[in-house]
Amino acid sequence: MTFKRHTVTAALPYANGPVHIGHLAGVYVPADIYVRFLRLQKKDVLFICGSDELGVPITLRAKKEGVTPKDIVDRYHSMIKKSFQQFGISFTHYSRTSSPIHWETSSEFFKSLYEQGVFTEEVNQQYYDEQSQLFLADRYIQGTCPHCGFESAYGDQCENCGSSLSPSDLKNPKSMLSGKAPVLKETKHWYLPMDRYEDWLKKYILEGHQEWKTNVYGQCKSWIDQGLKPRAMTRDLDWGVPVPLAEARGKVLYVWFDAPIGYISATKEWAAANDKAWEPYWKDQDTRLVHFIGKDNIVFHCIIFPVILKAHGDYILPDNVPANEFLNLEGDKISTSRNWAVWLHEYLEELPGKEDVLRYVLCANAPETKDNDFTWKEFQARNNNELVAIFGNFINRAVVLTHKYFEGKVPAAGTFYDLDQEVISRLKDYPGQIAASLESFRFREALNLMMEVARLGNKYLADTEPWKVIKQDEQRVGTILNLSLQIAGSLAVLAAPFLPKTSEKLSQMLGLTGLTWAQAGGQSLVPVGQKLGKPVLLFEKIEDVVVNQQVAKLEATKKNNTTVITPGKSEIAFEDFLKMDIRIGRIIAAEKVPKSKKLLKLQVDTGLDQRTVVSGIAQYYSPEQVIGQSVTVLLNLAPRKIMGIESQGMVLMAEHPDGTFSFLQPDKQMDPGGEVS
Ligand code: B3M
Ligand code: ZN
Repeated sequence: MTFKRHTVTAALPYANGPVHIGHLAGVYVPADIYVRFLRLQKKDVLFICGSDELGVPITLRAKKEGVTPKDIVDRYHSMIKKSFQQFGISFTHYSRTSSPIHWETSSEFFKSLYEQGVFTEEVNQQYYDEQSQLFLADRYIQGTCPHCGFESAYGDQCENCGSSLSPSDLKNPKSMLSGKAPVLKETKHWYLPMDRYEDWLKKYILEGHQEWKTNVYGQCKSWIDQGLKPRAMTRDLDWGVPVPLAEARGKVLYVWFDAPIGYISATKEWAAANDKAWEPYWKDQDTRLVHFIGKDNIVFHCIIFPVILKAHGDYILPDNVPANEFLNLEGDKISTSRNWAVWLHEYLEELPGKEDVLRYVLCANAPETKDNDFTWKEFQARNNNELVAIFGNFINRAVVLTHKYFEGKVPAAGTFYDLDQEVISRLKDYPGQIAASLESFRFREALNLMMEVARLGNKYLADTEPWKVIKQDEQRVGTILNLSLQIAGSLAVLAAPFLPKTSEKLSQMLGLTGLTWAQAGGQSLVPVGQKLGKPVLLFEKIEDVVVNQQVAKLEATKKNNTTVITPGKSEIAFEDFLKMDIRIGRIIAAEKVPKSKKLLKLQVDTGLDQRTVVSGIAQYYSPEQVIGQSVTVLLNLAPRKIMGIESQGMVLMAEHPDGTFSFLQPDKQMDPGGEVS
């Protein structure tokens, strides 16, 4: 089927932090390559993106920084938008989900589904923070992981063992808002009955889209085969689009309900600003809708969003969702919280003018079919051995020699020999091959083919040696350079989707404007007699010191991470640690606390005084066992009354995996009073 127009979307990045190379490699570079390729074919393309500014990820970040969600999204929206622009990601429109048009659009969407009776309603018990008077999103609840015992597991996931959890799985759940144990409270939500769409999804995806990438198709199949459950499309949260129902006060749309609708809102915003119609891009059957995303977003774009669109009834469905796997960095998972990333805004500052180099390396090594690794060594090698040594070198030789022998004017071609004919015919085949790869979202393959064109040019010059031939046969050199410049012209077109800035520079050198894909591979792309611009170097060698600096920066991050991160509890300042007066003491008397199974009343000699400490160790030690023992005591803990006895401090204990306790004792004989630091 041929399509009249294309709506291409790239996942809306959460505006809760800057963007990094993983985002670029997984989503934005491939999407931009694809869109630029379509535009070079003069297709009607709309390329849509924007910042995802609602939902829990934003409120969490705001809480962490002690500012409002609005502060967070304003800061990161501009930062993200600028990074994309600088890397040449050529969105037709970059919007944000805090815009009024988005609130209106997603609200209307919900209403339409509600009025059509699509949603089911369910009342469930959910954790509620009585002090903050708020229902708690899964991420706002922390507790002990039932699988590994990690004490700071989240309500949706344990970051220690990776298990996915639901809040009711946690032992000792605590609200991250107040630190108190939450209570269960009833709340009503509106659910999308995914189960009712199972048969339809089987037809739409499993039968209808067998051409989808295997990683995408496979994930969809496994979701569908496992059986789909209704999913709540509303949340109890105070940051989001209000649910447009009188009975739903204080509730907002689930961020994964509104975010994909953000693509539609952004289209409306673009259309309004440019006096265009938005509807054909979303409602005409001859529009092709393609979503570029990372693998963690597959279920939302391939299953949930299509169900929403289908349920609404007026919209086209995604025709392809070429999701990528993940990019790792120097062997480790990219992580925002551990600062294990190459941030785009930092790259732009530290390696200015090298935007295309990063685009190149990220595409050459894109995680298309499996997770891949980015290393600075590979970055350097690909720049030096491929971009400089092959692409840049070929262009430079062709242009410099034309200046040297023909005053910078494109010479005419004379007789073609077999060698030339072969080059001409190979050159002619490449655009079709590259197009076929791009059309099936095999961007690495397409990039390799493009580089083969540069290799072809390099080899042609090496085989024909115009610098030697010039002494005997100027006309022959004219032919060689003409053909070389035609290859260079084709490269200006074929490299444009991947290396837009380089293609621009190359086009300027060759005096070309308004290039189209159809011109590539031809023999009169660069007209005879045309004056070339001054030769400029397209790429420069990257020295060891540059990449070593980047590696050192990452190593410093790693060092910080290992020394600073305290698994299970958030970090504290050294000053906070110093506030504690911890000393070695000796237990001089001990007795059971009446009516308590757990408590012993201890008299402790602290070296400074003798004081009473109540300790929950009666199940592990008898009074006789503890008298005379050296122990570690926190002295300046505010006194607390326990079973009517004032406890003046705390005896520190270590817990064994089986739940029993041991004293912390000095390994040499020691008098009471020794300070612990
Ligand atoms: N913001 C999730 C993410 O950044 C989400 C994508 C929305 S696309 C509609 O991974
Ligand atoms: Zn765990």
